[in-house]
Amino acid sequence: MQTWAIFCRVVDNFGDIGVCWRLARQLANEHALDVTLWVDDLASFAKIRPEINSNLATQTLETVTIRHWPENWPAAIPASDVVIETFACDLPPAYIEQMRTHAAANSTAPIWINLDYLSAEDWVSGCHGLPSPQNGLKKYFFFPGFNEKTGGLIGEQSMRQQRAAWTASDAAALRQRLAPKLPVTNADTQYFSLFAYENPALNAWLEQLKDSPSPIVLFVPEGRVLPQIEQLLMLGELHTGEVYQYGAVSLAILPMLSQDDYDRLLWSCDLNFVRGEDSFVRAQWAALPMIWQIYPQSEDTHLEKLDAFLQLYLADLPPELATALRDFYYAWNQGGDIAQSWRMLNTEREILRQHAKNWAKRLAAHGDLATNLVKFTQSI
Ligand code: TRH
Repeated sequence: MQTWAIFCRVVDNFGDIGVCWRLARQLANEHALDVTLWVDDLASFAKIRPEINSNLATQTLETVTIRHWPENWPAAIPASDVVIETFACDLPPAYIEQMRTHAAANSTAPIWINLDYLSAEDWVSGCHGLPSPQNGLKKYFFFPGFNEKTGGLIGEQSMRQQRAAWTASDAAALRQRLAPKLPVTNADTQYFSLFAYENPALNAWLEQLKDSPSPIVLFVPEGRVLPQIEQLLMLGELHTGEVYQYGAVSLAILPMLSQDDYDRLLWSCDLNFVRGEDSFVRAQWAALPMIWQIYPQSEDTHLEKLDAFLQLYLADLPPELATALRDFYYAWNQGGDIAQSWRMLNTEREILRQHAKNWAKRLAAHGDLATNLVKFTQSI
């Protein structure tokens, strides 16, 4: 069986390990590969996958070998056939030496790939798949993306089958399981999920929701946005498992969910607010309307990425609605008035729903990242 090693350094939050775990799991389970995932921060991993024991140097989950990536690298770890360095995390120099040893002893060198961050910018298609010489080895740059000239998006077959089979009653049962204290809701109730960083438009948006003529349930997994909501509600500390009323809005505060349950929550809401990279991708596979808070970068470079994505994402919407969605996205990321754009989005829910479905279908046409990656390694 071909051996693959994936190296993951957790920079902050959960996106790095979120992406790496999904990739490792899919490669092992859907492509029958022998996968080892090296992670430097098992405690963050345990937050999205509670079965992980952060004290173990080695453990196995869903046939993936998970190993703690220690500060002092044990020199004698032999190199795998395929080595994935994620997000330019810099492999241990001793491991690179092992890759050279492997290359010298075999007719082929290990395939070394840097998996990059997701971006919709044009230059990505031109750089995807390019090699860079590394003193006797070659490192290939593999980019996720939104068209056939890129690696596509991570999206397991199993998840897509489950998503397709997910019904309205599954959604209702999940919502009840996650928030048993929710008041009885009616057919007009809208369900939103909120996963965000500290956010410049959140207060103004909640003010809008508060006066909604129909009930709204807002699921908020605990995290960085909670202190801001606490300040606005002025009810003191908000507790997971509790539901708080703010005008028409029932705020259900959830613990951090497992990745699989978080996926199901996304499938069970009318609108999902997501952030970073991985939740952003999952919201697209959920095939439901979404608002993205992009990971902020210095010198506002993230706004170019946001714009590149919106150019693709909004292209098939009626112009007025595209403008409203663009305005809302920019206000959500930078601040600014959201009242007018929100009114329009709220009126045109059905078009947005259909648009999200079409978008997911279009993404699926480019295959998925793990499958494209396997094909790429076979083509080198
Ligand atoms: O957590 P993020 O902000 O992560 C990142 C990192 O900051 C990273 O350094 C940066 O480069 C990247 O964003 C762009 O957002 P993201 O990417 O959405 O990752 C969150 C992960 O957490 C994702 O795998 C989904 C998971 N998750 C759960 O498993 N349960 C939950 O309840 C929630 C809300 C999320």
